[in-house]
Amino acid sequence: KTFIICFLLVPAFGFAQHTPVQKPAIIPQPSEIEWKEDIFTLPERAVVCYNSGAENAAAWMQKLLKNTYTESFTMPGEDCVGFSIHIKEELKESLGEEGYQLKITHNTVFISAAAEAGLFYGIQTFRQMLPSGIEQNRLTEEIRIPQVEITDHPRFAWRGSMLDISRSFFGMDYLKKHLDRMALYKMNRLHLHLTDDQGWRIEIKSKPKLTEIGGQGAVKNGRSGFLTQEDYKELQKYAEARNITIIPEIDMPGHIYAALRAYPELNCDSLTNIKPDMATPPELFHGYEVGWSKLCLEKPEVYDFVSEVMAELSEITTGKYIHIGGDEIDDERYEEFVVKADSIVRENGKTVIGWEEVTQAPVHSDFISQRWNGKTQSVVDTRIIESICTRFYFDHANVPGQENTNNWCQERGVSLKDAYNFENENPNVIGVEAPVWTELVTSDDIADNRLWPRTIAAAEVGWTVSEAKDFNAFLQRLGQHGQRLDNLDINYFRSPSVEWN
Ligand code: TNX
Repeated sequence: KTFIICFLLVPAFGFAQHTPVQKPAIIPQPSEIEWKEDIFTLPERAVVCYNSGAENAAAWMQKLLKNTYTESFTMPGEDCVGFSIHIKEELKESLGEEGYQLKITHNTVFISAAAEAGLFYGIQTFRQMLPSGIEQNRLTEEIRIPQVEITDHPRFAWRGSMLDISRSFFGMDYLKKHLDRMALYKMNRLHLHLTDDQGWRIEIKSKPKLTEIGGQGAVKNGRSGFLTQEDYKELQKYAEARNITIIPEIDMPGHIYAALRAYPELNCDSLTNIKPDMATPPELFHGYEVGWSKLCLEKPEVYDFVSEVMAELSEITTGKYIHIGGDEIDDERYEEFVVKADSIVRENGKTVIGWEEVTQAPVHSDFISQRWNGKTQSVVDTRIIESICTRFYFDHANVPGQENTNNWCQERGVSLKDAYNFENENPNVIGVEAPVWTELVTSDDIADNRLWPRTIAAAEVGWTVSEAKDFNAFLQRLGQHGQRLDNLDINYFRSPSVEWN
């Protein structure tokens, strides 16, 4: 005990000094932030104290400090000198579950929030105040941060990234890295486009050929493979620890050739004439065309298939959402299918999401639609995730003429500014999500280039209230993140509009 008391009394090296230090660049821009003149010096030894419910957050803080010279130990208890990480339920009303307060005094970093998600985000903000070197090495040189008071909470509940792992497969390593990177920018939804014509990427035990056969396909030059249910569960755990929900998408009734190839009875006719240029016997599909395959909606067994797949997927999915696709399909039974699929998924206890076309059908009022081209004549009002392609389709060029990019939505591509300046005052909008389709994204490096830094713009659009948004100020802060992105090994596009540090 005496040892612990002495330990607590060892003063931080140095007292508050007045030499100026650079104000760290925080992204997304917090709701309220007040920098002080005085500075805080990271101590050589410190306690991380926390209360009930804040255990994981305290562990995250300690993990962060491990990459500095600070020796820390965690200890349950009320506010303490050092690092004080506390759940304060009374903050719920003003900050929600994801908001937080961060206050740095001369000797203590206080982080409080109504829930663990908010504490996690307070820690991410603090992480951005530490030198970018902490992303890579243990830092030994003295770390000084201006004292500050922040009150912060997100504008939108839905701050998402979508990766198409069907056209080209991205496995566990990349997906985990992506989750880590998303978390730094306070994003909370990773939508996985798991199935399409080219490949089926999630193991369904009652339908083993989906992955045995369908998992082997990919777009030409793309990688094949699939996630086992064990992988998927592990990924969800990894995501949950970072306040991210995985949204699985099974795209139906179109975009489904990989499943038809595995179970040809789901198709109306023989697979031999499904596509004029397809070889006989039918092979897997490696091309780019969309809108040519579909489940045979006259066959009742198609609904057995949908029920089995959705039951298994719901069973292994811890989040409350399942995405049923529903895009780019012309079939006289389309609306009937959407209504049925919607109710099948709801019966499994999940909230259903679909691409905007689904709102041509009278879906349940709890449905969430994902807007991508804005052309659908809706018959229902739903909550909306904004992915309008002119702003958020990051498979499009970063700058006009960039090679190997899609351009059907906007010839010149989707700039950082297009994404950043997105606004939609429709009260049904619950947030934003930026998709990367992967017909032309066949390696980790290309994926990094398409995702970053535009995903950071999307993160700020999702988090920051419109009054606090300012594109030029954003570019400046982003430039200061260059070294951090490098240290995270992100092969980001060096946007020419940014002065990278
Ligand atoms: C449209 S947008 C698609 C995808 C393609 C993408 C290519 C949407 C819901 N579907 O199937 O990959 O275009 O950019």
